Amino acid sequence: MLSAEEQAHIAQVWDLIAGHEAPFGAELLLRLFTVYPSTKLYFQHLGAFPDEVQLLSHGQRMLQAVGVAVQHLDDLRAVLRPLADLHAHVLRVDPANFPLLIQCFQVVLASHLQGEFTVEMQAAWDKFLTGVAIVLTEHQR
Ligand code: ZNH
Repeated sequence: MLSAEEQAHIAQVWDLIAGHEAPFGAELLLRLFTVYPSTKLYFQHLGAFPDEVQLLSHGQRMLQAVGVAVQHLDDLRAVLRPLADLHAHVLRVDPANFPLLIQCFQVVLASHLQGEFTVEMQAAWDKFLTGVAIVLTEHQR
């Protein structure tokens, strides 16, 4: 459960991303694939070196889903259900990958917001993204 302050931090940061899902998502994926190359295993259909168009397109889809989650903080499980089924049963993404993505997500936020990315914002985003990851991986048993 997120407090009112945490929800406000999430909304405040999301306002900066909204409308720019594709470039933020592409940067996130580029960091993920570069810093944690094992994550590329799940994206082999994109080839050894995914190009900018592929990064933008998948990054946009991923961040749009995050945006939907931001609008439904009280209802993550219901709103992410189809994505949870996809990641668990179709894509079979190892849950160990989610903390790697969360790590990269926070670096993307920090590099854009710099000093404006307060410790409270980071804490709120870590909690929120961990909540999303729990929902996306909980069918995997
Ligand atoms: Zn994921 C897909 C989201 C994580 C891998 N994804 C996807 C999509 C989305 C997402 C929205 C699309 C769907 C459709 O199309 O229907 N993810 C997401 C989110 C997250 C994630 C929100 C967290 C936060 N993923 C992830 C991880 C991984 C992944 C961690 C690994 C590493 N995904 C993936 C894949 C796919 C996806 C592989 C498929 C792709 C294609 O199709 O191309």
